[in-house]
Amino acid sequence: RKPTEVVKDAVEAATAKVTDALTPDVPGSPGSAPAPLEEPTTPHDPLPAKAEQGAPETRTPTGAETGAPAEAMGQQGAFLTTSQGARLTDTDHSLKAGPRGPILMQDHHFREKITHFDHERIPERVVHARGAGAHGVFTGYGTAEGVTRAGFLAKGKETPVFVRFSTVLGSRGSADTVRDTRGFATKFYTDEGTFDLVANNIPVFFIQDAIKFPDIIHAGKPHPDREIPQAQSAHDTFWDFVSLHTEAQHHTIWNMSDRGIPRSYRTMEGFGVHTFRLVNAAGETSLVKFHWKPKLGVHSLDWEEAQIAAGVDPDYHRRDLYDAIESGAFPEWELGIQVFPDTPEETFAGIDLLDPTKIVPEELAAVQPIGKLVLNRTPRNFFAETEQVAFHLGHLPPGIDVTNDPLLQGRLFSYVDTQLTRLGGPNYPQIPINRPHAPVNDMLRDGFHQHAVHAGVAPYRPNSLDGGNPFPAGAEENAFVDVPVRVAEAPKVRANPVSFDDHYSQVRLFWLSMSPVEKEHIIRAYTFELGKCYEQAIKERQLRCLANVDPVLCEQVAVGLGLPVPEPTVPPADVTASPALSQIGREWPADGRIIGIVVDDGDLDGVDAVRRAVFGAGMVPLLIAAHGGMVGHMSVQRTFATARSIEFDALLLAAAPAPAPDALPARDAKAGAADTVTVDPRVALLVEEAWRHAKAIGAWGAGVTVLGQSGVAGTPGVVTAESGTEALAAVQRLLAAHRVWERFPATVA
Ligand code: HDE
Repeated sequence: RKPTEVVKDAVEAATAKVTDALTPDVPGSPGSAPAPLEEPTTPHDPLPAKAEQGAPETRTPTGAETGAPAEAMGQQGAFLTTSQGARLTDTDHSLKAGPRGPILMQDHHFREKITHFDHERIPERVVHARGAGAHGVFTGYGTAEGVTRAGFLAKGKETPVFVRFSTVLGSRGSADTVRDTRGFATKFYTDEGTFDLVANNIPVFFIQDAIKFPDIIHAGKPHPDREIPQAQSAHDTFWDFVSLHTEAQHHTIWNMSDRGIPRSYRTMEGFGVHTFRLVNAAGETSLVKFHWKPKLGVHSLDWEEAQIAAGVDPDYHRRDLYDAIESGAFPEWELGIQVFPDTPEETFAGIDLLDPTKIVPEELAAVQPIGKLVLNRTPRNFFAETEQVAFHLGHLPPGIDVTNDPLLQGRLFSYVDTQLTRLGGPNYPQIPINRPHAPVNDMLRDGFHQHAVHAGVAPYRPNSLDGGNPFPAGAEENAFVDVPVRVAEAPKVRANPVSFDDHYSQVRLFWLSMSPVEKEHIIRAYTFELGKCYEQAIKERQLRCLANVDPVLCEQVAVGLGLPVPEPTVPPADVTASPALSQIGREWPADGRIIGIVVDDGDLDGVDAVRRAVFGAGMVPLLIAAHGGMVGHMSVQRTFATARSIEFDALLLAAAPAPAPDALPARDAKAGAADTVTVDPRVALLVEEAWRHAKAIGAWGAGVTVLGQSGVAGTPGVVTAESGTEALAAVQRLLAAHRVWERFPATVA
């Protein structure tokens, strides 16, 4: 057709549209809609229901069909383009007045590229800045149906989740293995609205009232003058605060225990800390505490391992999580609840359930499993997902409600507020990782970075113009209904319940629940951390706190610090230990554990058999050799230059590699030791460290001589065998207990 005909048709079509629009509807005339005079109270025709406002449009308002999910935007087609989609010929040279001339101001591609780069960083989280995330699926067991109507807990119901693990104090680039609390935040994308369980790996908190959060964090973060130390609590301001603010002592002893240095995110428990309120279908309520129980058991690093890892592999936990998922060793947890009757006192066995510095021992209220979490997919893009994910305690589906725990109440304010600065405005729920999977129909509009192209003209209620949409749901449409909890008629006060004043009984309970080895570790941790303080008055004050916990603990730390042992100011409480708090004494599956195997060109068949058996047992074999590349038909994963013992849960030796000429440390060469050293010193160091960190060591064939050279032959947890597979079997049995605990000298009963 001629261009003139096309234009003529378009003009006619447009004129018809305008004419239609200007023709008034005569109310009551046949075929016309009734006048929208009254507020509709239910969705009804003929006014059309407003277009669904679920996910932001992937089709643009101007009609472009991107055909791609929103998260793929910016990566369509094969050619490099500007942000506006114009194809580019060159992105490596700025536009200049001749090859040696100045850059021209008109270089719009240069300016777009550099300007975007200049703004690539966003503020890191004020706490929990360092983290790692993973996708997964949660499956309900149906066992919680009696206490909550939350649909995602129904039997067999699968819900997608995203989990972000974190440290608290360090900056985004800090090391993973520092002594600190770990975050364990889970976003359940349920059909009934997103549920965020923003938990930690320690079941109590430093403070009882949210208003103290800036204080504890200012004390724990680096000193404001020199900005050191990074990601550490071993400094004066931290111990100054926790020794003065003694409600922090319970959380602090957990930090000083092995819980402060987890082996892996996969081997951490998680705790909701606060007491929550569940509501069932009949409207009955219960009080509960949430627990995550790792399938692999709760394991920790040795303090020296943690320190070495912070230097040689600062990404230790992040790498471990990603490698495990990529290799198919999917991390698993069970979600469990401790259930308490919802009484007006909100106590259980004399423990105030609103006090977030108290636990309820599992021996008093068993943790009942209600579902299973499997992490099975790593993020595609760290920034888009792990960095931009935004958790909030107020993300609650019907069936789960909050309590008056003053820490929880304050958190309900803080999490939304912090995202405004961190994610640049109020529309962060539209960022792909934060989008609910339940249909969204809110009346929130506009704001920075608005991605939704909302339909309708009446984002207010009541309205008649959008057909009355959206309509409030009732309980029968599964709405979130606030539990009408009675609020005490009481004067406004800035005060705590008296029960919150007990700051020591559960610290003692924790201490008494530890095995001798764990107690030893706690003593060493306090001694190390306080030993890093400069102010003697702070060390003395913390010793006075420890005197209120236990005389042995206090005395041992005082000896290490070279300070006198103070008298208690509060008599040590009469409490019963909770064996469930100890990490030692049980056996766990060895899935996903990493076995280092030192090899050379000898017994390749034996090594291959071991490698297959390790895979068969769901563990990961890493071959360590003098050089990279291959040994026989097997590839080498680590060399003596890149391997360090912290990476392996157990070590197998198939070879006794002679020292490479350049491998001897200068001091040995000088001392003329070269003649007597028959094993590569880097292999000797591997064995020495594995032994010191109480790891199982096995050897066969030529590998047995390394044990003799290292002086560890015949000691507990060091096994020799006729074949590699026999050595592996023996090591695997030892791995069930995680470490060879007998190797640690326990000086405390
Ligand atoms: Fe948080 N916390 N918190 N917290 N918290 C944040 O929110 C806050 C507390 C926890 O991976 C911030 O989005 C206050 C207890 C985790 O993105 C911030 C108080 C527990 C994460 C915030 C607490 C937690 C955060 C910083 C005292 C365990 C990381 C960035 C009332 C039950 C979530 C952000 C992630 C993050 C405030 C106490 C766990 C500032 C005011 C208790 C796992 O909003």
